[in-house]
Amino acid sequence: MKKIINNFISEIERKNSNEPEFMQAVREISENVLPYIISHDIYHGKNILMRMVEPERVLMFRVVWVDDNGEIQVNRGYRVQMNSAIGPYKGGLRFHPTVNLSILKFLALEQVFKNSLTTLPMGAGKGGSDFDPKGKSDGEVMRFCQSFMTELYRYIGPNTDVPAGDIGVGGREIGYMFGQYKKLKKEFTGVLTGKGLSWGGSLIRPEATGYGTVYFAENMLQHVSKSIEGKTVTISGSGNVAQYAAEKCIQLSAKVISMSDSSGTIYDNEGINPEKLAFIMDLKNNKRERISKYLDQYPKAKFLKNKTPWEIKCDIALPCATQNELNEKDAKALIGNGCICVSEGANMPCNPNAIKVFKSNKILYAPGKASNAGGVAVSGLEMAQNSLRYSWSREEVDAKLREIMNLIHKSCLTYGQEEDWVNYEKGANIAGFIKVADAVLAQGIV
Ligand code: NDP
Ligand code: 2IT
Repeated sequence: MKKIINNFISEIERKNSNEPEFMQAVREISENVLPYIISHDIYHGKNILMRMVEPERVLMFRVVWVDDNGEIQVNRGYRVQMNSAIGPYKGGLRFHPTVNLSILKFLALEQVFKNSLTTLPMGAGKGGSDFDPKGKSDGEVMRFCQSFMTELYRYIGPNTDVPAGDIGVGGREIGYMFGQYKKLKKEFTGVLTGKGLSWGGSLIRPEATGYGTVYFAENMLQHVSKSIEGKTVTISGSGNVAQYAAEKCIQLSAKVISMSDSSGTIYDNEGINPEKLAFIMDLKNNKRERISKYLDQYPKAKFLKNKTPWEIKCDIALPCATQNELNEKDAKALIGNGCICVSEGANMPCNPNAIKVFKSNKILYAPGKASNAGGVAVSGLEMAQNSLRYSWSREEVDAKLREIMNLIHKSCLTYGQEEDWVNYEKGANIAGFIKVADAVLAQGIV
């Protein structure tokens, strides 16, 4: 078995040797899925996983725009159209200076399995740019988004490819891109998700990823007869996912004691209450300031400069910032401090050695493709509402999100139950694989 897996990985590595994040995702998926393929005849001899790790199409383009000083700026734009076996390509756009093909291919590959798990008919894609929205004026962000969409619009559409937000892309950016798409195509369609409420957006979409991550943690805890109530929670990040993960934890009577950004972590031992969270949301979403400003208002908190939150004692950890933000040392610190549950809000935030530590200690660990699927799930519900020319109430969308997270949890149990613990990583990968693989096989060699 080990030999088959190693041969497969070497073959993929040969073609993608300069893409470490993509290879990290390939390795994790192969280690879980190849043994399943080998033990199931219908998948033999079809090169099925090889076909799934090769993007259907990769688009890469120049994005030129003029900054406030009249200087011409050049960025690189991308869209990885990974898999359309079960629906139109679907997945976010990331604007961050670190964006490259390796990162977008890892995200697009994760999206294949995640979207499959949601139970909704969505294929998978990911895109973005190395553009850095930080410190840019609204006018600069608008001009960049317009230029980006002037190229991207040719390749997307409500039945082809439906992008959404990710790091650096929120409501503001989606609005500018939607406006440009509409102008170029002369069509008002649900080509993007995460839209504003008055122009085709869905209630609960901004909340969905963070809420879903906490619902998934609740499911895992309930499965071992525990509850989230009264638990101490550390969260990394302070963007969209982190904010609403914090909100849901507080609503469920857990105590959130940290949030972070790329400059460091705030540690508030008294707990972040709704008023403090509203302050953080205003700081991040409107003022676009650094998290350390929290101390101006709440001086009893501590700022851990350039640090992640993982050394802080907690029961539950929710990594909600970025890939590989939690390493082996962090995982050992969490376990040493009595952490019992890690639910990933970000994509691939725990590195492979950290995951090994969680698994060998048999704690409740959920990979992002399962636990953060609530965001894209509500994007799928936004697409459904757009097609119906209708909108569901907050309660209806939240109930559907809840139900989808319950179903994902159930799928993980079906394929990940071990003798005395649940291997959520294995469960998510196999359950996500089966639906896509069956569709690929049914559709012939294309
Ligand atoms: P935001 O841009 O809203 O927030 C990102 C947060 O992560 C910020 O606090 C940012 O800090 C921090 N961060 C980003 N890059 C780094 C880095 N290299 N090192 C340290 N901190 C960093 O993005 P989202 O909240 O939307 O996304 C967060 C994660 O969740 C990502 O992994 C994304 O792929 C994933 N995700 C998002 C979904 C969504 O619906 N938005 C759905 C599913 C997953 P700073 O401001 O300093 O950069
Ligand atoms: O990683 C993700 O699932 C997202 N960034 C959300 C994708 C979407 O299409 O809503």
